[in-house]
Amino acid sequence: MPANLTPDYFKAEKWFKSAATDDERVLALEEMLRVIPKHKGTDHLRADLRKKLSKLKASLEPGAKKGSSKHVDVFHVPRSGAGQLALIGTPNSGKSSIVASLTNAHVHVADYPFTTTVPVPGIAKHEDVPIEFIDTPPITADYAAPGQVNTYRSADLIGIVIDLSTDPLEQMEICVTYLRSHRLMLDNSTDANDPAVIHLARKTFVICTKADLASAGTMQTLIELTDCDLVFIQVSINDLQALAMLTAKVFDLLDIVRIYSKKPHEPADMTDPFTLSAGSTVHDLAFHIHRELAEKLHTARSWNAPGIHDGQNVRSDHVLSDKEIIELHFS
Ligand SMILES: Nc1nc2c(ncn2[C@@H]2O[C@H](COP(=O)(O)OP(=O)(O)OP(=O)(O)O)[C@@H](O)[C@H]2O)c(=O)[nH]1
Ligand SMILES: [Mg+2]
Repeated sequence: MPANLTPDYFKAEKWFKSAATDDERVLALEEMLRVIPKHKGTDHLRADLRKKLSKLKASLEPGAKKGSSKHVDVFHVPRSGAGQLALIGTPNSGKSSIVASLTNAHVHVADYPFTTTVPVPGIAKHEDVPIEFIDTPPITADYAAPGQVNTYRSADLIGIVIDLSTDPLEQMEICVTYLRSHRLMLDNSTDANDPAVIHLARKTFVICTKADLASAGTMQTLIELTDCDLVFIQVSINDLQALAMLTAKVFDLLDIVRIYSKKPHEPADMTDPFTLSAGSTVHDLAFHIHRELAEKLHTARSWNAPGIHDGQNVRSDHVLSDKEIIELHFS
């Protein structure tokens, strides 16, 4: 029986063949298995792919190699908060200063390069939403720590930190070259239909810092000289208003909504919202709270949403908006 493989499958296979690391090969194999037509003609191929995948995964397990000691990946930062932003920048660009100013993390700030050697996470807040910022070691044109790509790969968002007071264009080129070479950067030049892009690329924006030391208009010149269609934001470490705008921009770029839950006959809990990706529905909210709740969901009532009367019944496919209050009813 013919396999009748689809263009999506061939795309994923092409990605597998061009993958640079075993982690990326795992992702590509998973994608091949996801898109492969499922019928008798592909039975053997699917079995082969599954075998290849489990072998590869086993080889990536900590301590997989004989005699090797347990390996902890310091570049993998566990997720916390409603979203994760990883910073990238050349030495001394001001990455640690941003994390020190916006979070409670203990990071080292110093007037010499290569101060930071491992990623350090900290939680910043946009209003009542906790967002994880990750300080990282610097990269240069010739060097980045070997595992650093993992920090970016698992983040939701990448922030390129540019020191506006020294060679901003050169810093920008170093960071963009690194991100593009690892297929990490989502911008107008990336093909959103490419499975490698879908799995590897992260929304990227630019944080121009040390604005207090640079001449006015430096960021604008940088925007005009660079070929990337990215959001740029200007800050300086002593400008609290600009730093608050940075956290607000990160919240925007994460594209999430916060939902306050309410029990029947009780006021809503306005202190600790659930956060879901924009476009999520009432059903997704119930599922997020607990898989079984989604199955038992009967109706819901909504407050504080555009086009809805406060207390109106909404269906499970109702799309949630930021700051909406939802009361779930189960059967
Ligand atoms: N004037 C001014 N100085 C800043 C600003 N941001 C950072 N600095 C200074 O720049 C120097 C480097 O800052 P860091 O935050 O350590 O830079 P980094 O990017 O973490 O450096 P590495 O860890 O080596 O990559 C320190 O002396 C900071 O005080 C700013 O907005 N304005
Ligand atoms: Mg640092």
